[in-house]
Amino acid sequence: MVGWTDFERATIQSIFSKMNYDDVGPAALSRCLVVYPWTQRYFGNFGNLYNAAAIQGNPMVAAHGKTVLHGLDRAVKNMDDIKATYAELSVLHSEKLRVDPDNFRLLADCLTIVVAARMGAAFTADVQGAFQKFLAVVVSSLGKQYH
Ligand code: ZNH
Repeated sequence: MVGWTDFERATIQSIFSKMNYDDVGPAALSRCLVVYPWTQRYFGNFGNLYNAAAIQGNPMVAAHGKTVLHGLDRAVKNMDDIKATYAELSVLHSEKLRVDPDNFRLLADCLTIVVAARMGAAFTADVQGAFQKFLAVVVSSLGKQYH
């Protein structure tokens, strides 16, 4: 059971309420695929991932980036029970998609970098702390059904 301070709750709610999903989702996923090229193996049906420009211009990558962010929305709305919220999604990633759970953290880090760039000076150390704590709980919960 994770505890959240009022500041952490307010920060997470605020970041996601102001976030442009259509911008941030595609940017975070495409960054992950460029920086950690082995993550491309799960997207063999996404067509051309030949270089950074191809990945950033790939409409399937963009669409999936939005899907992943909307997946995070569910954790934002259920901050006190992220583990149960993600039980099914964890099973999907482990048993059907067979995504190595180490990759969750890589995508989370790319998302942090994109959010930091968009927020600029507003992304203070305290805000970063709250955001990364939230993502750490997400990553751990998504990895819970692996065995
Ligand atoms: Zn994932 C899918 C979320 C990470 C890979 N995903 C998915 C979905 C969601 C998600 C919501 C949809 C599902 C259904 O349909 O039901 N993810 C997510 C999240 C995260 C993730 C939240 C974190 C943060 N993933 C990830 C990673 C990877 C992945 C890291 C690799 C690398 N996913 C994936 C895939 C899929 C998914 C492959 C399927 C896709 C298609 O469509 O085919």
